[in-house]
This record gives sequence, C-alpha cells and structure tokens, in this order.
Amino acid sequence: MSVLLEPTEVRRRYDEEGWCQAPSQLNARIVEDVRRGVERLSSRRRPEVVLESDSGTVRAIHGCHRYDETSARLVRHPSLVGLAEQLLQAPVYVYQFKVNLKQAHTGAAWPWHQDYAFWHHEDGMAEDRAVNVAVLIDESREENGPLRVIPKTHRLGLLHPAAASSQDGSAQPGTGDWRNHVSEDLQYSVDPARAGELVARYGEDRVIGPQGAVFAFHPSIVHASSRNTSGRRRALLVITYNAVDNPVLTPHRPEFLVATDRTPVVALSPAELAEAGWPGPERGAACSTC
Ligand SMILES: O=C(O)CCC(=O)C(=O)O
Repeated sequence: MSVLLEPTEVRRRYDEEGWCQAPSQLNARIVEDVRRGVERLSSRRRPEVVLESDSGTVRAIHGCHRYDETSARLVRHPSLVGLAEQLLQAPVYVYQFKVNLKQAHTGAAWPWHQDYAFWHHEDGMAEDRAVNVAVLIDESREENGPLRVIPKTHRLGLLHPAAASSQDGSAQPGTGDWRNHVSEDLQYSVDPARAGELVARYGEDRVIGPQGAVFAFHPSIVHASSRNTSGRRRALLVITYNAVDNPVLTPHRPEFLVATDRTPVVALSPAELAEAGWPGPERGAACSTC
C-alpha cells in the first residue's frame, strides 16, 4: 500500500525491506532540467550511450555527471545526498550514475539480479554499503516497465554462483566485459526459478510513482523490470552513492561505469541551489502501489 515515510522512518524501512520511497520528491523544475539534459545526451553516439540490442534505441546513458552540468549538480542535491548519508551513516561519493530510458514500445527487460554481484565480483567492492538513489524522470506506471523488487532479499547474500564464490575468496574478481553488465543479457543474474521462489516467499513490489518521486534500493536486493509495451517512455535515473570508507579493490571497468575518484560529495548550499534556479527539497507524493 501507499506509504510516504517520515524522515525518521526511512532508515528503519530501508533496513527491513531493502528499499523505500524517500519523504521528499524533486521539484518539477529540476526534473525538467534533467529531462532536457537526458534528451540532449541521448542523441550522442559515445560509449556511455548504450543501445538496445534488438531495436537500436537508447537503453541507458552512463556517467552523465562527468560530462553534463545538470547531472553534476543533481548528484549534489541536498535531499539526494542527505538520503544516501542517512541510509549509510557515512560520507558518500558517486560510484555510478545512469539513466535507464526504457523507450516506448522498445525498452527491453532487465532480468532478476543483484547490483552488488557486479560491484563485488567485477570491482572488488568490499561490502554492500552503497545505496541506489533512484529518481523517476518520467512517471512510472504498471504498463511502462516499472522497477520490480523482491523485498527483504538484500539479506540473503549473493545468489549468482560466480558472485557468491568471489565473496568467499575462491574466484578472481574483475574478469567480465562491461557490455554484459548493462545489456538485457546480464552476466550475473538470479536464476528465474530461484527468483520465482523468492517472490512466492517475500512477495514483489513495484516502484511506481509520479515524475520526481525518489526511492532508495539496496545493492543486494533482487530486482528486475519488464519490457515497456506501452506508448510512454519510462526514464529512471539512478545515482549509486558508496560510503567513502567502503573500499573498491579491483576497479577495471571504464570510469564512466565505476568512479575511482572517492572525493566525498558536498551538498549544494542554498546559494548554489538559488544560482541554478532550483528550489530546495519538498514533501513528496506517495506512490500508489509500492
Ligand atoms: O531500469 C530498470 O528497469 C532496471 C535497472 C536495473 O536493474 C539496474 O540498472 O540495475
């Protein structure tokens, strides 16, 4: 059911469920600035812009905060940085930034997986003390391929065999091709039968809500999304903040996928927000079915 948490409840809910909606949403002006930036970036052809393998439409854009001023400002928005710091109880830096575009009619699925499988097995992230802060750039509805999460699965450890064995030290991290980490055929996925068992046990939640709604989900939560069969795009922007004291030991993927600069993020001051014409945090609207 619809729950918009008080700030004090957010951490408890995140720890228990592995995901939650944030109490504040981004102002429409900010979302519009970001949306326009995404449109601009989508037309570029560079490695950061990943295409769907079947339709050739843009699937995702990575590392935008490195080359787009609006995205660089967004990662410093006080409500996003504050949320990450509150959940991790530590200063944070930006580990990943992506916009998953899920275009109308052509946006392909994401199989069940855990993000931490990639970060641990490929990059050597020591612990799952990072957080995905997700912002709906388009309204997310049942029919445009919303993010689906299996609550409480963040406590189960890594479920993909290769990723699980690297966790106990018996496999070498850092052997994958990054293209298999961003496509429909993910290198570290959760077996569909196992995911089905988990859904039967824990249920499944959908991340549905209005433009500007903000959510947090855990690196180890099992999640997926279906193909977009509707005529509406579903753009989901995800900033992964990592705790500055959570080491990443074997980074080898492109910098636009995995940042090696661990400088803590400093939230925009009221003067910097005003200079950008951006209002401060505002109380959000509850999503309808999460
Ligand atoms: O955008 C989506 O629907 C899913 C994205 C996802 O699972 C991921 O980026 O890890």
